[in-house]
Amino acid sequence: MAFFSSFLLFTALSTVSMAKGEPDFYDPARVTQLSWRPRAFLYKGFLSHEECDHLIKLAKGKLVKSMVADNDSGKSVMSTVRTSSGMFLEKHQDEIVARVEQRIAAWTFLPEENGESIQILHYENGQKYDAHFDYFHDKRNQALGGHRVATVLMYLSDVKKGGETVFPNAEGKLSQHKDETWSDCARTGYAVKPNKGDALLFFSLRIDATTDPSSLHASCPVIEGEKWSATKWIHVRNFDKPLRKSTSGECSDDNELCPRWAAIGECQKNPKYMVGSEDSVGFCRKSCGVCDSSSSS
Ligand code: PD2
Ligand code: ZN
Repeated sequence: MAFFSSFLLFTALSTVSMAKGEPDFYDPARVTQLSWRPRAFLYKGFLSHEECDHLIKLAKGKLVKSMVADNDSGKSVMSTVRTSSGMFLEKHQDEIVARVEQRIAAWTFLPEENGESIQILHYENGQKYDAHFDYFHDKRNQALGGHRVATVLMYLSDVKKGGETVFPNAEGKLSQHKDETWSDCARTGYAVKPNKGDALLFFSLRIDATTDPSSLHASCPVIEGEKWSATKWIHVRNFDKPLRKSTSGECSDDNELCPRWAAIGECQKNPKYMVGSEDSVGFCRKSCGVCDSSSSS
């Protein structure tokens, strides 16, 4: 009886939020499985149009040219592989961002703390992200949280032509029927059209925790219109920087490579990780010389 009334209450609350056009809960009926190699799923209407517009608004005016991780050093570098612009939101930046992050955790069954902050991406005519893996090839980028296990790609706008996400190594690439509305790039693999509000979830690791080469994917060039998307990369372990209170008054580095990174200018180039931010303590505060005099050791 108690279960039945809770169910009715849940249904009623869900209906209210749906009436406002805001899908506040995880609705499995809107998810379809696209492929097992890679493991990929599409959630229709994951975000309301209002949520999409809000995320775009948060990013406008703050976009910078997108970077990629160098395969050997792991450092962020500019590249012609990725010609979009983008920016990172803060985790739980506002109520809407927090709600979206909770919904992602409910859908993926992966804890919120394993996620990076949401990245908003903007692609103009001709802009693209060439085929790549979301998992890392270097150890440095696995130091916090381990490998990226999954990606949730949210489409914040429709695109008139192009801008599809394509998986060139997907098992089902030959059997997907494509009419003239798809770009040539999309024809090179299993592709997903960017539709405002939809979200694509795919896994970069297999269930035995090995990296999955079939997760290779790209953002096709935008041919007409523009594309806005939002990416949430999720790691196998906690990705939140630990809040380490310096109760002992100790000032230390958390990685033996800190002095070397500091010497090559990482404190300035990568301050959030090295020095820290308002809500997290940096990993190389000693080498960056940012401890106050009473706590330096
Ligand atoms: O914006 C996209 O469609 C896209 C495609 C491939 C984004 C990413 N990868 C990414 O952010 O990793
Ligand atoms: Zn990617």
